[in-house]
Amino acid sequence: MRPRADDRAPAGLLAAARGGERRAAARLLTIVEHGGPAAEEVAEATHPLSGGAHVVGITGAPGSGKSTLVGVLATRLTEAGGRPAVVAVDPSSPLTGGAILGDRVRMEAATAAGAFIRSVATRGHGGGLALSVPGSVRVLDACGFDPIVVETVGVGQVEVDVAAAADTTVVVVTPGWGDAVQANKAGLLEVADLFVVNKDDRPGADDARRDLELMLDLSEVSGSAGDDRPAVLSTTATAGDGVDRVLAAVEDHHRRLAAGRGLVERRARRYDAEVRARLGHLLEDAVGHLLTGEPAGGRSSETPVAAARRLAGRLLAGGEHG
Ligand SMILES: Nc1nc2c(ncn2[C@@H]2O[C@H](COP(=O)(O)OP(=O)(O)OP(=O)(O)O)[C@@H](O)[C@H]2O)c(=O)[nH]1
Ligand SMILES: [Mg+2]
Repeated sequence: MRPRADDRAPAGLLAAARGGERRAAARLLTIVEHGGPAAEEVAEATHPLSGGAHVVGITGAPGSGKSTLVGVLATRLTEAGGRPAVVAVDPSSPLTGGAILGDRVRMEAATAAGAFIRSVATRGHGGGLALSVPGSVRVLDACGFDPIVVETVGVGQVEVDVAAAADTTVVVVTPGWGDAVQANKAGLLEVADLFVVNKDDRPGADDARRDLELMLDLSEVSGSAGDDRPAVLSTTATAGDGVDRVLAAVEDHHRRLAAGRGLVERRARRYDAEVRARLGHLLEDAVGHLLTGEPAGGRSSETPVAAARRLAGRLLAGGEHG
């Protein structure tokens, strides 16, 4: 009898997942999401096998149609013979409560077509999204999925950063007064390689496109290169309209990156960002340990800055953790 997936070690799971066993891939993702020593073991096993897949970030306001768009994209990619995987980060916001279930329903067609879809919750992650999403992408990459689409709601800095860590970042906006302005405020203008104005069937789509172009004009004045100016495309994701053009633009961006230094540079940045997030997490832990040894309220003769310096000295001397 074959052992249950849960009993297999990461190396065995990875071999099975690379052979096409989806349950094994799902189990590896669960391990990564929980963090800890088992997740490190998965990272060790998947790191040398990753780096081949095109990573596409899709971000935008809650409810802009990201999941609908990603579902259609994944279906088309699968039908064209590809092996796409999706990591959909659930915003867990009161606005979109139940998004995991909703995403599942919306992406049912893509799953039926053969795409691999994973919904992850923002809350309850061992170490947060900045730590778990890169690990999940690495697992899917090592399992042979390509491209890997990461959907995050572009409201917080972490979510924007996670999407922007992709090779290609797509920002979704919708018609409606000020949507482009909001995207600008959220820092989405700087990270976009491609804009999609979704809900093209709604009034105001032309205005949204114009607002975006205007803001891109302004940012060009302030120095961004003309060649890299992101295209602005339109879709009605619910009908699948315009999605093929988005797909073509995403693939074109990947080709241009790969032809120059772009891909190498973005991956170096992604690597650095993950190291930084990991380092921050380790330091936070170490600080926590250090402070548990300190008397509450401290010595009144020592200023807070002096106490911090003294503790930092101990931390950097490595005395706390062998
Ligand atoms: N009219 C119209 N509605 C759309 C379109 N695309 C998506 N929707 C609807 O917009 C709502 C939100 O779609 P989702 O795909 O869940 O949006 P999302 O951006 O993934 O939402 P969150 O992940 O919760 O932030 C759903 O009711 C969709 O059916 C479109 O092109 N036109
Ligand atoms: Mg969604």
